[in-house]
Amino acid sequence: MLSLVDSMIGGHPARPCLVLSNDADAGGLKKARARGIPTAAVDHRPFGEDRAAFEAELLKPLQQAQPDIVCLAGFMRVLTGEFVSHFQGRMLNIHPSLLPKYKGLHTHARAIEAGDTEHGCTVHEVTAALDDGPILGQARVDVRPGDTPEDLAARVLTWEHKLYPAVLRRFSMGNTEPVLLP
Ligand code: NHR
Repeated sequence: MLSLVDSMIGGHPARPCLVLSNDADAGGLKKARARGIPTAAVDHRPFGEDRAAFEAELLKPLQQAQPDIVCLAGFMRVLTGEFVSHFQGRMLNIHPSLLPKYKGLHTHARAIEAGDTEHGCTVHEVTAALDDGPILGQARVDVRPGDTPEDLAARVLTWEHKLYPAVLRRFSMGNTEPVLLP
């Protein structure tokens, strides 16, 4: 999130208008406030299994802020098709695998378990189906012998911080051709 926020300066066509979390204690909210960016939080926990009720609250600060583009960054609640439809074609996510491989969770452990020699991250458009939308960019990293999931996650994360801003910049200019790094 911070890499995205801090990339939107100078001649960048976009500016951050809201940082929104499902955790009022998320460190990123404090960092966003320190940068003068409006923030909001909607705790999902009181809503239990009622995703629609949670999302109705989540939508309110977004409708206030009127973003052209919504970027998920470490957002861990599955969104319904109804919510996604409000931002269809203009909501992005970064996922820590070379999609279409390893949709879902625990991607680093799964890549190591499978004996993969390369791994990475993917920025994609968010659709109703999980980790499934059109691919907007990928960064590849080597898997090294003896890597733990934590080692690999840290190596992928350094590329997440480069890939996502590069994709957002290109996407903001209306270009959906995939960014390929390194
Ligand atoms: N929603 C839709 N409709 N489509 C996508 O592609 C989405 C999405 C919501 C989040 C991020 C994704 C990731 O990058 C994302 C993509 C969380 C889960 C999950 O199972 C799955 C994928 C992603 C994020 N969440 C559990 C849930 O019940 C909670 C897991 C937890 O809290 O640790 O929502 O990986």
